[in-house]
Amino acid sequence: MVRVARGLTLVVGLGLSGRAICRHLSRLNVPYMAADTRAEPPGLDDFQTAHPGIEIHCGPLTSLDLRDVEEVVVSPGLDPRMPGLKELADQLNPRTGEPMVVGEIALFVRAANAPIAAITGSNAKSTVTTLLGEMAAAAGVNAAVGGNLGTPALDLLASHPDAALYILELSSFQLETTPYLGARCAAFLNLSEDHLDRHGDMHGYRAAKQRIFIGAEHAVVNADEPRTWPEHPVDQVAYFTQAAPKGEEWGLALHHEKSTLMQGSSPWLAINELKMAGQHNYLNALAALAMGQALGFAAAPMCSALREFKGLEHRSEVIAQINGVTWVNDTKGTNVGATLAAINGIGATLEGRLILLAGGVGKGADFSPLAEPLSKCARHVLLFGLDAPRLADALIEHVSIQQVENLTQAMQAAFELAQPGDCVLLSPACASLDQFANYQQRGEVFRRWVQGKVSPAAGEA
Ligand code: UMA
Ligand code: ADP
Repeated sequence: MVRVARGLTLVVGLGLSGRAICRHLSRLNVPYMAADTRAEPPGLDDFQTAHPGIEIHCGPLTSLDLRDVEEVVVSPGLDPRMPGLKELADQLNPRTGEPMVVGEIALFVRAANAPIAAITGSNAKSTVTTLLGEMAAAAGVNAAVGGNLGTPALDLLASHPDAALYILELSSFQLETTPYLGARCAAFLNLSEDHLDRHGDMHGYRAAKQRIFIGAEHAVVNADEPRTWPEHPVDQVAYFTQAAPKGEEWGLALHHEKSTLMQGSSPWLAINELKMAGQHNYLNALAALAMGQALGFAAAPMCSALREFKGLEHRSEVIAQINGVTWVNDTKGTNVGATLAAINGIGATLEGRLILLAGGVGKGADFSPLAEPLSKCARHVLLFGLDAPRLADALIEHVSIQQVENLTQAMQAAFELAQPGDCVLLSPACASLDQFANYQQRGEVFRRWVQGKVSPAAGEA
């Protein structure tokens, strides 16, 4: 048993967030030690070089004696109720009044000097977060953008100390360990199955996401999905819908015969002025507009940011046309809801000409909602990775399927099967971690392979 010395904060996890937590505590001169549940966490040497003199424990947390610990700050990828932390997670910290086990966002809230705009949802978080950041820039607001998106929230405090607004993408993992957020504006975009292996069931997953509204002034939620509506008291709520808006809702309606982003009866922008395509992206545009309005951004710069925004890479991104076949990278489709959105955005018009590449870590999800849309628009589905057998069980009676070992085999098989006019879509409905470092690497493998078919030299780069 290693006894953590009295007064030390314990940082758990040496990933991106854990390192940002350590940097933050170092800047504040808070004494801490670090732990990681893995025997050899990646990048341990670099960490030791960057933080000389900091004690590090590697291995199970059950071999730590935490009776004297000041506070535990746990990384988002770890369950705060894991063995070794569970008992502490139920206790209150006499100094802060918060639970003894918190996450990085709790520290962020304590230290931030500017309002927070926060975005959660099962899908579209990164798109809406980035778009809102572009709108802020166009409106002349000095905003810092990060969170689950990539730049850990705590690093923003150091890189943007003068920010007038922090725009944070927050995952259910981050919200679960945030006792109080107090956002100026909080959005809950949509809800579909994800991370059930961590949260147990949809109730636990949704409850974690609902925490985004604790102490919020404004909420932006999905009128078509009541499970996103705030269950904590919020001063003002704005709704967006994929239908024609009622009252002051944001929605889509015909205006001068053009499908238009509207607020109530007021037209904002015709969708043919957007560079992003797909019904789901119109909803994302509406959510960002609703947030921007709640935050006081002027209308004209918000619309000009929307006109310019092309969407993010790895999300329904057209990589190339080869022999009349379109190859689309939606590696960020890491759950069933995202893959459904990609299929509806791309596949709905294809009528039997979609070839879907899917598979990986299913996180306990039910894949059956994919069966009906695929039965309409897919020529074939190629399944790879850990949960390929579970996907096959859900799809086999509805669409032609084939199981292969890995993504490269799936791409090769798709290349041989595809006919002019087809679309090959990588939208795995699963996390990548069984075969890749992350979803980006999976997308890069796809991109490079496809580009290699266009020009063999590019594929070797
Ligand atoms: N791990 C251990 N033991 C440890 C620490 C980590 O086994 O002691 C494992 C975790 O179980 C996990 C992996 O290491 O499998 C990474 O976990 P982490 O908490 O160290 O992750 P970070 O590197 O800090 O990255 C996190 C987010 N990752 C997760 O929440 C899993 C990143 O979101 C985020 O960009 C980053 O912080 C910066 O804020 C990624 C993600 O997949 C994109 N998020 C999930 C999602 O979007 O669905 C929630
Ligand atoms: P997140 O950060 O929540 O994962 P992203 O903006 O990165 O969200 O998009 C991830 C995937 O979710 C995309 O690849 C796309 O297939 C899907 N998606 C995007 N917008 C929506 C939406 N409004 N509703 C459902 N799915 C969506």
